[in-house]
Amino acid sequence: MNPLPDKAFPPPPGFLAERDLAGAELERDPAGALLRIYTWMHLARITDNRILELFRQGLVKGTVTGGQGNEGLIIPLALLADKANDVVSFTHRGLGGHLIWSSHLCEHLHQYFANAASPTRALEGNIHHGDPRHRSFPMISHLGAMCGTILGGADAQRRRGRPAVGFTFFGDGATSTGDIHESLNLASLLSLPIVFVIENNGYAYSTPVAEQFAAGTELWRRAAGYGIEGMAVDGTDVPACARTLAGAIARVRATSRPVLIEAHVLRLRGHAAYDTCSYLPPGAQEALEARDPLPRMRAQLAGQVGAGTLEAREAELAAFLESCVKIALACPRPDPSGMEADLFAPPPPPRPWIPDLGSGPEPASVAPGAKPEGGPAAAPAPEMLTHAQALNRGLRKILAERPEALILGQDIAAYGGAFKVTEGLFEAFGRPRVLNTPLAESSCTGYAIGLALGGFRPIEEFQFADFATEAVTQIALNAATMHFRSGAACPLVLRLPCGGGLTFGSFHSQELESLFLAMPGLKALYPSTPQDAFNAMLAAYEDDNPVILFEHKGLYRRSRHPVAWDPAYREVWRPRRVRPGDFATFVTYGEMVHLAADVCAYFEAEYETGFDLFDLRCLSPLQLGEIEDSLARTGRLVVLHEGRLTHGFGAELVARLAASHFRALKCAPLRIGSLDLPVPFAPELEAAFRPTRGKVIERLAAWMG
Ligand SMILES: Cc1ncc(C[n+]2csc(CCOP(=O)(O)OP(=O)(O)O)c2C)c(N)n1
Ligand SMILES: [Mg+2]
Repeated sequence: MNPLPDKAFPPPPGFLAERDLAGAELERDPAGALLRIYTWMHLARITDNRILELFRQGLVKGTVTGGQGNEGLIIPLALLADKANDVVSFTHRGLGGHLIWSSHLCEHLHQYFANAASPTRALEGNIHHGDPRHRSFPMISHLGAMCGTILGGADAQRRRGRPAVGFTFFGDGATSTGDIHESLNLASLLSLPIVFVIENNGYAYSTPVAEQFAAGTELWRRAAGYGIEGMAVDGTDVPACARTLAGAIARVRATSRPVLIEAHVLRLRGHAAYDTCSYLPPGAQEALEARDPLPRMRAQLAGQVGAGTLEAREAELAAFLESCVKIALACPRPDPSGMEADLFAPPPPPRPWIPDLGSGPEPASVAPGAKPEGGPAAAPAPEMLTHAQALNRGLRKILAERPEALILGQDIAAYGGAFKVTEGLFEAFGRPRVLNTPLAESSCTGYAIGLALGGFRPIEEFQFADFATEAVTQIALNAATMHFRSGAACPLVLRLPCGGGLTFGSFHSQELESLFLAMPGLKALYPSTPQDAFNAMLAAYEDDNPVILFEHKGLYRRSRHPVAWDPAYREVWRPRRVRPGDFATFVTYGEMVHLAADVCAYFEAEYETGFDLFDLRCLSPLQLGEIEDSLARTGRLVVLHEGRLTHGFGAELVARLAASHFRALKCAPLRIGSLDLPVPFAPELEAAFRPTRGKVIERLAAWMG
């Protein structure tokens, strides 16, 4: 995380080397423990106050949400955590936690100043940083969304036999989000060692808790509904809070059962720096300040360790903070060049695949990172497989050869998945590598993200692509932006059974590439043949980024084709020329490849007109070189896809190709897609909605004039 040499930073006061607290110390040496807690609380408070001041001077930008009043919770918790094993994601009230967890104060200030040395390379603002290498996952703004990621991160540690605990925080306001419910249920179901912490400060921005909940405000009581332990703590009674936290953390570590802790904390400086707090009733601010635990702790400690000790520490901390601010202020502004290279994690080294289709049903029992057993075998003859079988063989091969692989999704275990793509895998590899999930796409995707950050490589099946909309935040904002925001790789395969033509109706037939690929950071493959399906599964798996694998349901069982081990499987990231021709360049993908091939054969036979037909295969990142060469030669462009026309993927293809080859174009490009409607149900209506052979021939004939 540290982009500058340590020697450039002022050495912290010696007492800040104490970043840990054992629960027993609270009993054995209460004054010593309290002094350590107070010291960090004081540093967090003066740092938050200084950042607020710098914001008011215009030197810090963005949303400054202070943790003043939250320290009585966050400091003891961060001190009690096992920083070498545990997993955490602090919220916008958790600066004190960041200070303890890892890194130098200067680095945290660099983050606020968004300067050239910022740990997020100034690509993310204020407290949205983390330290993924030390299992501190950077928050996204969407409150509640980080819970699933913590579940996955903690599980990754446990799967390696490490006695880790995951800490996830959310405010009273965030408890209303679906992610909180999904994550509590998932953690209880999977028996994950998670400390769920509600930072209840009485308000969600300006809305008091009384306006947020009808069923009482003892939020911890929800724990009973998930079959887990729940409790409330008073974050202003710091010694008592620390003792309760220590006990709860020890129980979670020992039992791997989650707990839900509602911490009553304060929000002393309003929601954010710009908040005028005009909604507070008269006297409320004064009442809050009267409950501030810091002065009380100070008075108590002064009696135990002497006021002089406290004054000396406070003076040292103030001087340390000022010297760090000075360094951070002097750091140069960030350089925008090269920013685009941060979007995707670089290509990983090739995986040592055994050169066969991978029939091996033997479960791998080695730890992640270990090399697969067995050496190269003689290349067997191709097998005749359907699209679904080819995908199944890809999954089976991955699970057999890559111990860090696991698959999850609804009904994918004993049932084999709604489309039977995972058939037999549960029997061969068992739980937890083949994991049935509840109907909780958002938290389960968050969980997969956490596993990916923890060194595993999850493959998640969505029952139908349509239900991936439940996880748009996780896919398009959390996973897709992870590398850009934090530099951490997020290797994840998201399998989306998509497409229509099967009378499945509006919510089981959609093409969602435009929706997802409008957001940066996602790769996407859309194979149209069993061989490409097998190749795409391996290529997607070994990539270090989230990759969407679009699987057209209409192709799953359409026909069998020869599938063999293909050493050039990575070619699937580039378009494939399906048939050559001189009249026009024809670009399509997915099921439409077969329709287009049929249409091209018709024009060849009837009119002796040849189309240079390309199967795009990879929708992101686009590789258009061969298609551009073709267009330069033919001067005519046709783009066909099953998705809707308006804002459809073809718009991007036509815009790019027409812009780069405008002078070569002999006529306006032709774009063919579905109608701009929800997918209608009845077969006659769906046929009228989608491109069909007859309609495509008609459109082409009219275009050719
Ligand atoms: C899902 C979501 N909706 C809306 C927002 C905008 N927002 C940011 S902070 C906030 C209030 C959050 O209240 P709470 O969860 O109690 O946390 P607190 O700020 O009080 O610590 C809101 C509405 C958001 N960040 N995430
Ligand atoms: Mg709140």
